[in-house]
Amino acid sequence: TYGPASTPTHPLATAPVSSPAHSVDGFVREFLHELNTNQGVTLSLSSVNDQYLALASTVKNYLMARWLETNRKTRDAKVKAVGYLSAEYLLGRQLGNALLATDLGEIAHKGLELCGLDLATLRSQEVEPGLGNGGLGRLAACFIDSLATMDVPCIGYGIRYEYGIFRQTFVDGRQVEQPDTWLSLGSPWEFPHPEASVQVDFGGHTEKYTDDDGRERTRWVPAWNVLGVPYNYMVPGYLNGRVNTLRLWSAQATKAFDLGIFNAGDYAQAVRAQTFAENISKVLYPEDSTPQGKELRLQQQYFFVACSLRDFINNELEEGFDLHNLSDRIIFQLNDTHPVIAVPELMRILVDEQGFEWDEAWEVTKSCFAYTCHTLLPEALEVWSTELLGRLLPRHLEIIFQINDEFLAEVRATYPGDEIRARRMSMIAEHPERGVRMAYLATVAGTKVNGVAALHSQLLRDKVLPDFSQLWPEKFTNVTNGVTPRRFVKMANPHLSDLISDTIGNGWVTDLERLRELEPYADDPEFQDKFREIKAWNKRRLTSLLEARDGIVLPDGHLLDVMVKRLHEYKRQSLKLLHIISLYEQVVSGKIAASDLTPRTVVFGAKAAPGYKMAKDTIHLINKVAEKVNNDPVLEGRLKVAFPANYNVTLAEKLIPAADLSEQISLAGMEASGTGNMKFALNGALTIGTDDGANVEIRELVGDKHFFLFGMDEPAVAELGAKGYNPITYYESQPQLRAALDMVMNGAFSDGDQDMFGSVVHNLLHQDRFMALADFESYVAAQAKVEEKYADQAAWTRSSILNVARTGFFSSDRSMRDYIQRIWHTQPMI
Ligand code: CR1
Repeated sequence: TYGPASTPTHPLATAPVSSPAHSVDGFVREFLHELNTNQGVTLSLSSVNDQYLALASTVKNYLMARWLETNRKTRDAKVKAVGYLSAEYLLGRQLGNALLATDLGEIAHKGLELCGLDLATLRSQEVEPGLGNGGLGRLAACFIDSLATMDVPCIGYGIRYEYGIFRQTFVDGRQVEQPDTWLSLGSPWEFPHPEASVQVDFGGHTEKYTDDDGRERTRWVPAWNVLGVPYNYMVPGYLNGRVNTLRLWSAQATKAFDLGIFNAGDYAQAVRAQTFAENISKVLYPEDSTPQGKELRLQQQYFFVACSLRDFINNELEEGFDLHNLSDRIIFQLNDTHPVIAVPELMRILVDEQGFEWDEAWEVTKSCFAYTCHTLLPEALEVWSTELLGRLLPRHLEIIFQINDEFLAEVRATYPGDEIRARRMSMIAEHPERGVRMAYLATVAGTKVNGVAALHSQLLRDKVLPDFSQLWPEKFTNVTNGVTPRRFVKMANPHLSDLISDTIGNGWVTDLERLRELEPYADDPEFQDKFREIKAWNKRRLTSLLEARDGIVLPDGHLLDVMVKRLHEYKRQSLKLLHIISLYEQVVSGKIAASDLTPRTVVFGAKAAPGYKMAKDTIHLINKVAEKVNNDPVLEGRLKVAFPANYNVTLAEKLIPAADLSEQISLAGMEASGTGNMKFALNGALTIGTDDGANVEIRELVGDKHFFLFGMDEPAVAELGAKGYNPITYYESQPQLRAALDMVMNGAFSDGDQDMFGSVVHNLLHQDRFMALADFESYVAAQAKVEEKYADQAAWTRSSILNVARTGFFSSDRSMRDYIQRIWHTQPMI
């Protein structure tokens, strides 16, 4: 249904759009034109929002010709593309990235100045699309940036949540969630295509019938449906002219409302169907690393993959394409288990709609998917109850049962007599209720299964999916995560970027390993001075931002110690907090003088899932500790705690370049990878961290001397767990730890109220699932080493430069190369 019915005859109809001139004059003309014609205002009467929207349109116009050309080229070439299926994309603001990708930054700055406007002000008008929770969603955003930059055809598929991750506020130190109204002032980066909507069915039952060829077939008779409306977003490559597409789906009712009921006067009832349908893409589930087994969540998952498969098959492939060859044209990457329902959906399309034999459909399906696992926490692996799945997607449940039957037959043939193994490997769990283990389904269906850092992939093979890795060792691989150097170095740290480019040229932006060429400068005092000045500038920039944004005043000259990530027990914000409390307690009790403290400001940024009580209590405690510590004169201002609310990508871009110390302190074996750790190192922060996730690889690359390692490693954790872990023994044997915990228990941070943080302390003393107390002593010792090193600024700066020089491996461009070589076997377009 695309394009005109007959061949157009007007010459302009087939001529490609061309980009506006890349000049200040051209820019001003274009900008004012957009302001007048799109916003319907003159410059003198325009609001900042008008100006921002007009600027966004102007930049979009520059990208438009490239986008259209990319689409044409890709269609004509009929090459294999990547279909990245992800329930989350944590994009961050779009304008800055688009300016960078088009090299329009300087021109826009000058052009706006001629109009009496300030680019930075317009940029800060943008509300970031927070369509993700944390690392998993941000990773997806980095990956699509890299693919565009590397000229690899990719369509990102996901959900256009009307409300993204909640806006966090603090009331009396407690987290209060506000809806994220990111669309309310207009959304200039999206292109809705209601005419290309897709119908998605739900519910009902299945029935058998005999087709015209006398074959026994099954059909699904659904009970209700919704429409998926695609919204396209540009994904510009860096200065290479490629613009890929991110296609997010929005749910709409198939029938707007019932006019009969409306006319009869029951207005609420008349629009019920519409409200019900639109709920599907209404809001992002604010869970990170732990799934929500809710019906609406399953609806979201099926909704977006059904739309995406349908869209790819109907609109991206040429008419008459033989679906037996589907894997010549697409590899669908499953970003965790959220999109795994796509596997039975493709089977259903091929068998029920296209008339494939089961076996040929399974061959095609198996070659079209690959699965990335992002976790190790057992409770984070999704299991959908068969009751719910059967009610919502009855045909898909039947298909899953059949896939499982055939898989188990293969297991029994390989391991005759080993019924226990067959039961262990079944996709259907029997306890606590009957449910489908989505990770097993993904593993069986995927051509490849990968973890996200070397340690994680090893643990995935050995501990999470050992039976599967034994059966199919070649299926398992690792791709260590990466981050885009465009957003997180070039854009976020402009002065460092200039220094690097002045020193080694600007090739590093798309070839990050070239940062190695900085190594010889680590000892150069002049380079060190410049490097330190840039860090100081980044700190001043952060200081002004936090003052304006949160009323937080950061002191001068402090070591800036930063822990930003979702609030989760396994990440151990409480360990960081115990360190702070311990420093404070030692001064209060006179064990050390305030003047002995290294002046230090600890910055936290963390959202807690709204239903996660322990996480919310920890946020409350951090805020209460901050209040006390920041106002107690006994510390002489040498220890500060800042907790700006609503940590997001926009704040990260200012925080990370300012940090001296990066806190990566999860219990070993729990953090699959981490990607914040990479961003900090690339911006010259030193890491204090456990031997976990990608920390392992960061330390290997930067060297032990430039990384503060502490704590048990994963085998030690496993051993302690097996022996029986008893946190109270650490409390009893370590006076410093005891004093810190007593301080909380005695109400020092709750105006004498001994109950307020009882649950947090009780949990640490009697359960401490993530062994914070066991690692406390080692952590404190490592922090002492941090202070010692920080006292020698030349040594610190040297290590800091070496962190930048040696972490080029963590570019998401490298991750994409690994996926291409080990998993996708796609080709960049030339
Ligand atoms: C992991 O917790 C990892 C990201 C991206 C997270 C984190 O360690 O860096 O994925 N997992 O791979 C997650 O969000 C749903 O699981």
